[in-house]
Amino acid sequence: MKLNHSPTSPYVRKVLVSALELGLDGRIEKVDSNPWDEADALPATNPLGKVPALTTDDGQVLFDSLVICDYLDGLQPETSLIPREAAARTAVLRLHAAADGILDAAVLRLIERARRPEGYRWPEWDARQKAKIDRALDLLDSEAEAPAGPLTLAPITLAPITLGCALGYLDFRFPEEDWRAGRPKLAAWYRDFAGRPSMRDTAPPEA
Ligand SMILES: N[C@@H](CCC(=O)N[C@@H](CS)C(=O)NCC(=O)O)C(=O)O
Repeated sequence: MKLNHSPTSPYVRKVLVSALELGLDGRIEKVDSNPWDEADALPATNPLGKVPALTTDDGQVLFDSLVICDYLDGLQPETSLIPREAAARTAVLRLHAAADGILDAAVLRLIERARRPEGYRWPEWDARQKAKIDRALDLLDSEAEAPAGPLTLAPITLAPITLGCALGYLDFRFPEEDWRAGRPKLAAWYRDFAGRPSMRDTAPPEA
């Protein structure tokens, strides 16, 4: 399998952490891609021009990290990053959506600050995205210690993987904003989660 890859993309990291947790990392060949480079061949693979995109061994191109993680999950019948049972599945997908929503808002903020020409920047838009992140973090903090909840790690699911990648991305791109303040349960949860080999092996490069 070939994965269009960028070392700073949190969505790519989510796929790589999933692959490591599933024991499939050895089957994935990384193809360096820069979605912001007009000359990059990425749009010929993924029409949306985004990473990650996975080309399967039978030539299917999968995009959007959730679809890719679901595909990888299906290759390992004895594990289940996305539970089959309806109630557990909804609980995992719900918290996955909260964590993915943090990522979406954080990436929009980064585009606003790093890519949009200064004269076109919109502070209210940035504040709106930050408010979404703060509210979702509060929700996740309130659920971080739920016994047997979807953030527990045995067995690991896509909800904690995505949350770990989202919190790592906030540390990477917004180190000056202390998301841990007032969220001790989430901070403790992440301290534990960030120590997993799958997270250590996929850390973004130093900024
Ligand atoms: N929903 C997508 C988001 C992927 C995404 O936005 N990737 C960013 C890199 S972090 C990208 O390729 N952006 C280029 C663009 O938006 O044109 C997923 O989960 O895979």
